[in-house]
Amino acid sequence: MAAKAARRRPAAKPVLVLNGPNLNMLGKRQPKIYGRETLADVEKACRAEAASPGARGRVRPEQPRGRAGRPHPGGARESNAGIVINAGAYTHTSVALLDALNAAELPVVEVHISNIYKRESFRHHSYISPAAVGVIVGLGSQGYLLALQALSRLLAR
Ligand code: CA2
Repeated sequence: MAAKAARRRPAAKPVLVLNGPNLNMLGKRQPKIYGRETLADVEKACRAEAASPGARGRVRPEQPRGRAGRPHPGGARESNAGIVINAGAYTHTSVALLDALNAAELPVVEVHISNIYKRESFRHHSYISPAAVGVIVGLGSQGYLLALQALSRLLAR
């Protein structure tokens, strides 16, 4: 009997998890605002979430380290299924980031660890929200996991 050709489904594209400037300070400063978890803890929790049954299987955490330290999601389409982004302070300043997210043509969920609406008024406006399918604010690092769950469901449709 001829052996059945092993047909493997191609691995699902990962979800890109992008963090803006200074989020590498998580867990090291201002714990009352940002909690005690480090960025490494958050990335680990995202990997575990992605590996849970029914989830995407993979995440690609990135914190840009270039001189400007800007997240650069513009060319993300080919190798990623969606984007979870905490753009940090660029949220409130960067039309360039909005343009790059729009150019990526991927579903985006915007996350903020703190409740930006309870803070200074300059944090109340997000330039990037128009590119997002949804925004999660104020739920601490759990927001990243909720964002991954939401994207997983959206992509499974
Ligand atoms: O609440 C959030 O997640 C923010 O995106 C964090 C940004 C802030 O500019 C936004 O308004 C809201 C700040 C990122 C810097 O993160 C730090 C973490 C710990 C200690 C110091 C900075």
